[in-house]
Amino acid sequence: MKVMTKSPLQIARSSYQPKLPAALKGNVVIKVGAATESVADQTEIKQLFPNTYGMPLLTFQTGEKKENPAIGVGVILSGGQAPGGHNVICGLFDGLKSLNTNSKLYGFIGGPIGLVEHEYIELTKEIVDEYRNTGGFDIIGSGRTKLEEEWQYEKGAEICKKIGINAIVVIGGDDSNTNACVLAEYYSQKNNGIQVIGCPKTIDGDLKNEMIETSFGFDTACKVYSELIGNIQRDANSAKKYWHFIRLMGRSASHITLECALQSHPNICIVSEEVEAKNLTLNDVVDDIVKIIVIRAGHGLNFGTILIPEGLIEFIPAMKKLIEELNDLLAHNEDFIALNTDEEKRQYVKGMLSKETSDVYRSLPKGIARQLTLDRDPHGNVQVSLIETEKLLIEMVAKRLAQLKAEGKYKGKFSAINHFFGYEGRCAIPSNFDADYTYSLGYTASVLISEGKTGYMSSVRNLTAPAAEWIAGGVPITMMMNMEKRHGEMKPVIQKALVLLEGEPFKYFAAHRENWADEKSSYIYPGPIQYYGPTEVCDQPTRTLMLEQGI
Ligand code: FBP
Repeated sequence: MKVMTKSPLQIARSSYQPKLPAALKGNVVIKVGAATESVADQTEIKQLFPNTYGMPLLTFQTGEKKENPAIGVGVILSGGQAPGGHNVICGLFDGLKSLNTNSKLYGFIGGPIGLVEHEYIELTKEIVDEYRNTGGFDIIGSGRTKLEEEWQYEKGAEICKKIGINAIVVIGGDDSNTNACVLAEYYSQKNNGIQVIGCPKTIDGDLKNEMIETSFGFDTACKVYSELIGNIQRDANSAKKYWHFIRLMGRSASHITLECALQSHPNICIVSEEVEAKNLTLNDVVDDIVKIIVIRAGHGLNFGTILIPEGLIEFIPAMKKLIEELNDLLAHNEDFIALNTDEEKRQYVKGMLSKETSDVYRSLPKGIARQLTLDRDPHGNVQVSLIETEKLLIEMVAKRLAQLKAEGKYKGKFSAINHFFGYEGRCAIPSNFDADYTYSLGYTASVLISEGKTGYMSSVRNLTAPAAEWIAGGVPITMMMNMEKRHGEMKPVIQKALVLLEGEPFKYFAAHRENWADEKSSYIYPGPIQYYGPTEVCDQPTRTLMLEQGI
């Protein structure tokens, strides 16, 4: 038998031609829209970004052919992997070549650090073709280095000058695009001719606004997790003996968890933003779960599914306060770093926190408390993917049920299994939606560059319509910014989009969750992503996007 080096699906996907908006198929002209302002803190943001603040919105239309000079472009993949990253690069490559076949694309290796350390490769047709419609970021790798110091910007400019790079494309989430904006402003101030363009990436779905309807990767990742949740629900409904506590990735916002709930109808789904709005404590969250477990047990149903957002812990007001204090306390804290044992660290932290937060810290199981003091990522965020909230909840729920049993108020059986879905979806083969969307974003970036723009993010909108009707253009990154506390200091950052409790996706969920919790099984089994077949099976965007757009 012939040795297999690629799966049949890999082979088939390599020849899939992503769909483009009609405006990008021919010669493109730019329609300049209204001037913009930042979503908040306008005075501070304007002061920090004098060259890139207030720029107009841009949309593309078909127009006259024109000559485009050959240019050099460098691309960076930044932050966590998200399905479709390779297709952004493919779209960028094809777009640049369609404008001038002599243009060159370089990839910086390992994320933003590649720009600073001058690690790069030229991305040729042979290389790019190998990665068409594939998942992962392995074409050039990714990283989370934060670009925030002048010497880093200067090192970047040095390599751009040396190999003839006119523009840098940063493919990343809110923090990485904040980096991109700062870099764009710095290069504009220096007037060194290097443009910077961002692309909205993150499975978390929290980089979105009026002009960025969704970040890429959210669609595929949610479909992968929903398939797994559906499979678990079939198992739960067959074996009828386990409660499955499923934590889902999404550092902060609960978009992934909510979307998976909309796709699979679990018995319980926690939405962090609601927990915060209702000012719930951890015990309140546990009581809400227990209530449903007891009701189902009363109907002889000692099984079910619970979706838990990764970021939950940061949205419980008392925990949020604790994390904020820990962030300030641990930022650049040499004394803490010098301590050797977990116990020493625990004692140190307990002694430094305010009375109120110290009590919360002490009330947590030691393992969870320790997880809260682990290293922050380079952007100052707690690494919530390392905090095992699902296990914490199982422990607390089991304790509460045991109490109720002792009081004669619960007669069921409680056996729980924990799951964490995150890495299973981050590098999946992009769905048709993500394959098309990312290719269009990359292609859009090539046009923004050829038009001399900087400090813009690629924007492709009208995403619930067929791809030909998508609207491509650019949105100034400063428009998305506000001031937030990071590492103990106020910094300009892109505002995260959290789940809106008055938004249609949450409202739909809230209107149906009681039925999903109840005895009649409402489970939905989404099955695996389909790449070939009828469009209503293969090309559907997320439920979130459809509900947001009134479909
Ligand atoms: P980005 O915001 O960089 O896209 O990353 C998203 C994410 O997948 C989160 O959902 C998760 O908390 C985090 O990355 C985990 O990152 P890492 O694997 O680097 O710890």
